[in-house]
Amino acid sequence: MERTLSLIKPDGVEKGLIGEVIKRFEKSNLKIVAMKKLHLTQTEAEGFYAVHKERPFFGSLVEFMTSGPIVALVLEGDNAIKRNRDIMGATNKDEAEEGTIRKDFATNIEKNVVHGSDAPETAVTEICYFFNSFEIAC
Ligand code: IDP
Ligand code: MG
Repeated sequence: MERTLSLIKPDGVEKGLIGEVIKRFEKSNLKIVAMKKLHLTQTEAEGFYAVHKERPFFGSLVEFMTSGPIVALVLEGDNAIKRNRDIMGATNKDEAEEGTIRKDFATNIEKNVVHGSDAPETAVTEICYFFNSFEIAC
């Protein structure tokens, strides 16, 4: 069993895709063990994406991620990190596989509907960034 952090980004919430995204996770047998809707502050968004702070798109990414509410989820299942990434599709929708969330719903490389942890270490850090132990149902 593995856990991963998923975010439905402001564009996904704005487009009314919360239910659609959750349906895809549940259909794929990823169990939702925590979930909340929140609106990131600038400092919170900068902290979450700190690994990208030297990238040219960092400022725009932080502005986008603070532009509206998001939904944070913890997904659990066998190989959950990779399976979630497969359901999401590539960062750039033009490179994403057919039937993935990003291929179906992303606007562009930035406004790409969902975030998913990329490795076991980042999954733990990212889950703890959004949830404490009382908020995660086993
Ligand atoms: P990922 O979300 O697929 O893991 P990362 O490379 O970790 O992709 O980038 C984090 C987020 O930063 C992306 O999901 C996207 O919103 C944004 N981003 C990545 N590359 C670019 C870019 O070249 N231009 C604008 N935004 C980008
Ligand atoms: Mg990433």
